[in-house]
Amino acid sequence: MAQDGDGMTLATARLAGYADRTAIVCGAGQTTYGQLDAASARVAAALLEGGADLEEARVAVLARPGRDYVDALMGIWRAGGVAVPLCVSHPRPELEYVLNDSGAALVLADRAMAGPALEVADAAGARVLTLASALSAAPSRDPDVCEDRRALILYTSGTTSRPKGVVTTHANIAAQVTSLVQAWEWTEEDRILHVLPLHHIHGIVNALLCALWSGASCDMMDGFGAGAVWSRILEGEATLFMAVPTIYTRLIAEWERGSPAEQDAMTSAARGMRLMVSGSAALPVSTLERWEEITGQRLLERYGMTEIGMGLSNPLHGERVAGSVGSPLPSVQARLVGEDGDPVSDGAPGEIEVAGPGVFREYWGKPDATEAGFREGWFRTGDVAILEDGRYRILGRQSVDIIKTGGYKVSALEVESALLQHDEISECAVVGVADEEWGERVAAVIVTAAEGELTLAALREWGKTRLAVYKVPSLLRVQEGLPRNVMGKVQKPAVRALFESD
Ligand code: MLC
Ligand code: AMP
Repeated sequence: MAQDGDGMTLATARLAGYADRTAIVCGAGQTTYGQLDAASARVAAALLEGGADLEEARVAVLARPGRDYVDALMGIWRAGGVAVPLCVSHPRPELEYVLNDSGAALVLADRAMAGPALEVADAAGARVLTLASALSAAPSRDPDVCEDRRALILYTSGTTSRPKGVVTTHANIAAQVTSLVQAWEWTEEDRILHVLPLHHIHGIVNALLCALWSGASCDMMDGFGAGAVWSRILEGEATLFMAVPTIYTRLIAEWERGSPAEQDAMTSAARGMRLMVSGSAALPVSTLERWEEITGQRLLERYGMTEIGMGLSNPLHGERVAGSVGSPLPSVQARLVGEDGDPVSDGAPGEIEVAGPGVFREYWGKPDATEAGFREGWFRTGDVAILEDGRYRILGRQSVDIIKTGGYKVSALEVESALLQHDEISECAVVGVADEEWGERVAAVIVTAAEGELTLAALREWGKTRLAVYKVPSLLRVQEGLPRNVMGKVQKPAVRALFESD
């Protein structure tokens, strides 16, 4: 078995070494590493179609969580392609945008997603290959893929209106994974209960790829449901769980609904796990404390970003401080800088900048945005923190136009430009409003063009056909005008205050 950081390009190169161990558990049954190795070789051969190397051709994946998704991802990487995971619940315009922007000419789809894949591929001029058909190919010779090649594009919202494709190389991914495997002491004996979406780094790198790299088992649930997750925890086989704060809030609510005997059983099952992690959004101290009361588990909070992988983490051993995201993970360098780009003095707030081998290569097709994202080799996260006793505490974000809801990042500008396409909306302003369940909610103030009354329900129904459901405003105010300053610029803090006073 190869060692970490010895030039291995990917998790795929490690699959054969774990042979008979269970890699994936999902609705379709159990898959060993050996089976995953064989299946991904077939997928690679089907993608290569007799050619030698995909040479970084982008291949989109539209598959529900489970072994088909993993076969697709590993097959693309073996064939030398760049994987572009799509979200199974996104409406067509979102999927089309990603296909067009990434230039993916092929969509690998599982049986359940073949229909939607055909529709969207047709509109974007791409082809669809089903996993069933790919898995019937005879294996061929894999190309040699060096670790500096591009491997993955994940779409993430930012301060610009449309999402940008974050490109990571095989080496970036290996660095992100080995950092976490080391810090959180993953082993072959681990079994992670995986409930996160597979188009974002949290679900892909932290949960799935760390498991595969370590020879552990990944128990993939088809989406999150609080009752279903508790049932799996009660089975007592999972050692690890990773989630966003909204999921812990939901699990707490489900526990509260149980009878005393059910609560006792849930408590003792959760207590038996090795590690539970929270991230992707700020973990409220009240959630951390309540979770500890009912499960005995003190959540390990960490901080990360699609562009950098995971950056900061509370310790596996040692004190996990409430409200803190800890210190830099292995191989990560972090610093806090002021507006002038110089490191701040001790104890002062500053923007987090990160450097290291896990930091992404580029925004796909956007050299200017890539250049603007870095300062002297450091990636500028846009998050503001302070350093207290060697630990970072996140204070917020520099931009009011970035919203984090249920762990998803949403651009207020993207939502605004979508809303302006509605016939009845003449002006609008979108903000994030603090919320106990979602962290923040997407909230919109609109000025209507006509007399008609636009209700929240009607707006949501319309919005869900164009935008991912988590981007669609769930709070709405209809006004005669927007709060503006004397220059006519919309005042976002005043917009937010309108909701906070409701
Ligand atoms: C869904 N709904 C929302 C919403 N999302 N309402 C308000 N705000 C939101 N954000 C509504 C739906 O419209 C629907 O209502 C109802 O909630 C149920 O929808 P759902 O799709 O079934 O939601 P659910 O599955 O329950 O989603 C909750 C969740 C999900 C927490 C499981 O949001 C989730 O998986 N979040 C994880 C995101 C993630 O992995 N982020 C990592 C990014 S990477 P209606 O009325 O329409 O029926 C990153 C880097 C790092 O951040 O550090 O990790
Ligand atoms: P994304 O762009 O979806 O990868 O989201 C990354 C962003 O999530 C970061 O820039 C932070 O704003 C936020 N984030 C991630 N983890 C945490 C955390 N533990 N606390 C606060 N914010 C977090």
